[in-house]
Amino acid sequence: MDTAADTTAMRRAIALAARGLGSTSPNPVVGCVVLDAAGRHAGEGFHRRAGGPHAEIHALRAAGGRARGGTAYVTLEPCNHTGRTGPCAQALVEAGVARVVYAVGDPNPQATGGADTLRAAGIKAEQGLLAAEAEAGNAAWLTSVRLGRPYVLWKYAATLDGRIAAADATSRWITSPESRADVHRLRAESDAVVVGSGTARTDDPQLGVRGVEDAVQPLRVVVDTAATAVRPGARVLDGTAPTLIAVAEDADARHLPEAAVLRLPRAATGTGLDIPALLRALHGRGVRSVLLEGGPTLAGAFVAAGTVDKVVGYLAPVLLGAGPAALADAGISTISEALRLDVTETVRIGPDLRITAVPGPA
Ligand code: AOF
Ligand code: ZN
Repeated sequence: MDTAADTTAMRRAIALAARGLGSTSPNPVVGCVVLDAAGRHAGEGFHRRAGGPHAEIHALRAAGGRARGGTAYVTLEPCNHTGRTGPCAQALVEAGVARVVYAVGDPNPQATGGADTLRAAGIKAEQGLLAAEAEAGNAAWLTSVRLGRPYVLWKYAATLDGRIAAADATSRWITSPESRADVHRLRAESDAVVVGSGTARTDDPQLGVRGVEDAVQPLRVVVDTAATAVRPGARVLDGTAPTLIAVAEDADARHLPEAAVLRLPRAATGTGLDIPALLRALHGRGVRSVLLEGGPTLAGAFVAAGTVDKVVGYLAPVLLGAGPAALADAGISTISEALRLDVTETVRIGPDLRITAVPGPA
């Protein structure tokens, strides 16, 4: 039976986990709170970076002897394996906690089984408290473990009438400085930032994180099928962060640094590269979350491939009436095929509106 104190402790653990966003990949974000036998706060911690101590270890260290007879609240089932660090289930047994409440089961086949280990040692282990919130907080990692591809967040910035540029292609600046700063936070939380050839050609973006403290620079990826958009001297080749230029297997990419070239098959239908193949290649390089930043053609290909997990739209109170739409052809030709979304959040960002939505149940 979960009490109000259980919920408060788990909510705190979820908030702690979020502090690891952007620095734990390819590992999950995890938070842990330990209450003593009398229900008083004894310790807490979160996973800071892959290879470092797990959340439970930080929290148990902080709690010391006060963990004995107490309860540990963890956002993810404690691990059962010796990987880069020891098994947390065993550490919880040794600390003498009486009960472990965790939100989400661990889908990682190497680490699973922690709850069984706890129960075998006589510890109560309960799954499911605030599971939906904990899932949402760890969406990138859980998606990548379950699907074998990175989580994809498509972000766009548009006018209220859905346009990303004027008819003459001018686009600076549709959204506010506040919205642009918010995008840098999204970049900092992502393992890779992906743009298409049109964006590379017209904007020559640098794609780095600016203005976010302690940010890990994401991998920069340009989908440049024909290898014609990224020229020597392009800002993505400035050496400040790793970069990949994804090109078709038959493209002439001799002008690009060999180490930056990622050769992929073309899409079976239509134009461009095979998006699932791109995502598999990125996953193989440790990428667990992708921020898809444009433009409309590439976003259309991702939507058509069914590989958009979340949409974040920044809408500026501006009208243009003409100019390109945020999303180009996504293989949808009639209303019954429309991709329907559930709005999960709406926030004012400066003068703009930020809308977050996820694909609804099919
Ligand atoms: C974490 N942090 O706080 C917890 C994790 O590579 P390792 O040895 O650190 O193990 C990573 C796995 O451990 C991870 O995939 C997940 O299944 C489990 N739990 N991982 O990085 C944590 N509790
Ligand atoms: Zn662990």
